[in-house]
Amino acid sequence: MLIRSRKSWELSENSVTSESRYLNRRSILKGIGVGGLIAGTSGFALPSFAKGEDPSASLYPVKRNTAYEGGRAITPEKFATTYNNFYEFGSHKSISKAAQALKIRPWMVKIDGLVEKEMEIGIDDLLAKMPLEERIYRHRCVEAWSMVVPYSGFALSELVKFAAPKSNAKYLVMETFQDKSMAPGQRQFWYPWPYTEALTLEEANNELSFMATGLYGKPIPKQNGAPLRLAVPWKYGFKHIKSIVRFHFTDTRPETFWEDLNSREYGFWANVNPEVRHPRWSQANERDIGTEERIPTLLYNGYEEQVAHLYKDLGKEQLFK
Ligand SMILES: Nc1nc2c(c(=O)[nH]1)N[C@H]1C(S)=C(S)[C@@H](COP(=O)(O)O)O[C@H]1N2
Ligand SMILES: [Mo]
Repeated sequence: MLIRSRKSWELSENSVTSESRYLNRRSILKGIGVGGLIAGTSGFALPSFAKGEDPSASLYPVKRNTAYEGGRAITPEKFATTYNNFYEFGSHKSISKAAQALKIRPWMVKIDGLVEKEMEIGIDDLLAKMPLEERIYRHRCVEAWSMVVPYSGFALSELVKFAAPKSNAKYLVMETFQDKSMAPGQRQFWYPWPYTEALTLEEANNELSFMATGLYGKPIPKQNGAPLRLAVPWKYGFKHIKSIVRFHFTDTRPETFWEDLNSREYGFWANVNPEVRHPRWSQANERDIGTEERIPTLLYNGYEEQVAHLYKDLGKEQLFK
């Protein structure tokens, strides 16, 4: 049985790692074969806005909040904007051109579930209501690469306040757009589209949880998750959901995109921990994509002081995968 042939695709600790490798196996199991993974990733429409035409461009740059510094050199913009994960546009790193097919206006954001009043709001109206600032965050992908990026945007707690959740709301679920005419990756039916992620409300209200709407002092590029993307720097990158269209408040813990695909490898909490291996590789260090240096990975990606208290009472939970 194919399921027994795991050794043939398992990676050694030092190999280049990719979340997509699991899917190679998954598609083989489903009888699709590796060819199916690349089909549909070519061909993209012209950008819906030419350079400089993003309607939010005049909002940036915004004032830097110096409470959040990267602690090492900022990654050059050309790396952070051309080495991406955005499976909607292909399960490899070079999706920045293909992602230009993403149409970012009009962009309606739905707020629903356990809130005082369900609503839909356009991204520019939302931006006008939120206090924008810039923060430098370290970003650590579960694949053991990392970067240091200046995000502009607003604290997620501001959006939570605006949404006015009911007292029984415990989780905030976020959802990416779904439109396979723009996103060829979404034709790959074995993924559980749309991409979803979630935080507890307590995590969402933590000072570090940030909605990124800008990058390097400009509107956030499509490939990085325009026009609205989550940044939770103590968690692995797959939690940082891009191009959000819905915020859903609920009392039930959801199963999110990566957990649904492979709960053995990707969990709900996904907090960074150098001592807890990914089943297929070590998480002890990481490759900085700007310098190509290997550096030690820190517990909670170095944000222990801000977030460790969130997990004090979660004894049996698997916090680190
Ligand atoms: N909708 C969506 N969001 C996503 C992803 C994705 O494939 N689709 N990939 C995640 C992963 S694994 C990482 S590491 C980051 C990468 O963000 P960047 O390309 O801006 O560095 O986006 C995250 N958000
Ligand atoms: Mo990632």
